[in-house]
Amino acid sequence: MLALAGRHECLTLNTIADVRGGLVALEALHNVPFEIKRVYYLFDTAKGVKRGFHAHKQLKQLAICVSGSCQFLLDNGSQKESITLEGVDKALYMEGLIWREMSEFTSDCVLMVLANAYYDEADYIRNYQTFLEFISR
Ligand code: T46
Repeated sequence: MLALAGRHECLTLNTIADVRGGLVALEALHNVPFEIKRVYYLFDTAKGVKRGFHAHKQLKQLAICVSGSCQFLLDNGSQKESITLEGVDKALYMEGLIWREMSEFTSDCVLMVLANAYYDEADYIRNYQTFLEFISR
């Protein structure tokens, strides 16, 4: 199967707030642009740690820092963009062939990720040269 072209987008989620506090709702095919099959979260990330260093062939994901913040370096093979993900109403949508590296996790960072597929190691490209080869196909 052909890999999905890489794309990312920063989204602002609607917040419902009243005197009691705030609420953000995530709904498949409404503000989450896919059917949700999996949710995972990264937490207690040690100081100075970098994660990621891979791309996906098909996966669609939406990442939100529900606490704290972290940095994403996104690379589509020709352009790199560094994004600070911070705020419970800020989401980063990623699909397909985007190389990602995450860093600068704050000690309180909880990075929640929604995905459109179950975990499948075969969807990962964990070598940068292989990623570039996929891009040029
Ligand atoms: C991504 C970024 C943002 C599972 O068993 N199930 C899962 O759903 C996931 C996500 C991971 N794992 C296992 C696979 C590894 O043995 O957990 C271990 C750590 O995974 P990984 O090194 O891929 O974690 P990150 O933080 O580098 O990347 C993760 C996601 O894997 C990836 O899809 O886009 O977060």
